[in-house]
Amino acid sequence: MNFNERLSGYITEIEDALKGYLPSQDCLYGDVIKAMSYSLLDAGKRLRPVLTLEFCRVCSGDYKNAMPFACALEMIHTYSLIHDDLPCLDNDDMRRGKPSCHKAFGEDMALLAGDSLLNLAFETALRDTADIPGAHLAAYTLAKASGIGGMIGGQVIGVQSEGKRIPMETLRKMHSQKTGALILAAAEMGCILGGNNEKDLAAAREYAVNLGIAFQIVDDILDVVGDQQLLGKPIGSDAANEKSTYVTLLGLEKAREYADLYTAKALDALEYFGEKADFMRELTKMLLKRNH
Ligand code: GRG
Repeated sequence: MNFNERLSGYITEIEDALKGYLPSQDCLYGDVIKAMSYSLLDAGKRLRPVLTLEFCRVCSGDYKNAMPFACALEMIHTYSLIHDDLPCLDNDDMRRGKPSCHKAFGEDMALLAGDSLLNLAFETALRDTADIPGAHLAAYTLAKASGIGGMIGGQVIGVQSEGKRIPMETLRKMHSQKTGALILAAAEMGCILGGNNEKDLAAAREYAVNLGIAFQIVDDILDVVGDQQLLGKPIGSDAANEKSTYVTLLGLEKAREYADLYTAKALDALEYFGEKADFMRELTKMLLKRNH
């Protein structure tokens, strides 16, 4: 199977599983489940769940054991996007090529859909997984990464930094939490569920930290020079919200060099896994060249 076939195979399995984890809409609070489903089952890249499944496989585990955790992670990522688009945060009208959740369902339902996805994530990670080795540690890893010491803390630094020119050190810290923490957790959970070998974990962490930086730099570049149609959201949102980004601090050319540099560091970390990491190598290169 070539890279594209494996990637679309993973995405199909993830999306089928996500559908299965959503509760029925046939109830008095069906409106919020429609809003959850609208945002969860759309055109996301599914990067984080793919990383979890693939790290589990590379570490010699059965990737199917990692599916509830991979889906939980995608639910948390989706909740963060719904809340991030709200008028009190980024106030973005479009997401993944369609009206953002609050534009389609109203602010009240969007807020509640985000909250519900966060809780559904932990129901999913904990419901039928007690017999899977590493399940407890994987769920803890996810909780920590998405909480105040991880993604939410990064978001707080971001909110406090709006309208200011922040030093590179603060920008790095913000993104290592806001974007990096979930990417790191994706890799860590895969390794934990794949056998929890210390050396595997160390190499996976080195990979994920560098991938997270490269991913965010490309995200910042696309917000300036991307194609709105392909991105599925308007460009220039960072400038409109007066955000410091890798592009505003480094300039476009240097930002591109940094994206190459951190991608190279991520690829170096994969050397430890030998040819078992070939799929991840392709994925890493694809993310650097992505247009959305
Ligand atoms: C609790 C009110 C409240 C808000 C929380 C935590 C949070 C808001 C927002 C998280 C921060 C955030 C949106 C970070 C951006 C990370 C990022 C680069 C997202 C885009 O990821 P992709 O490109 O998206 O993987 P797709 O659409 O492909 O899944």
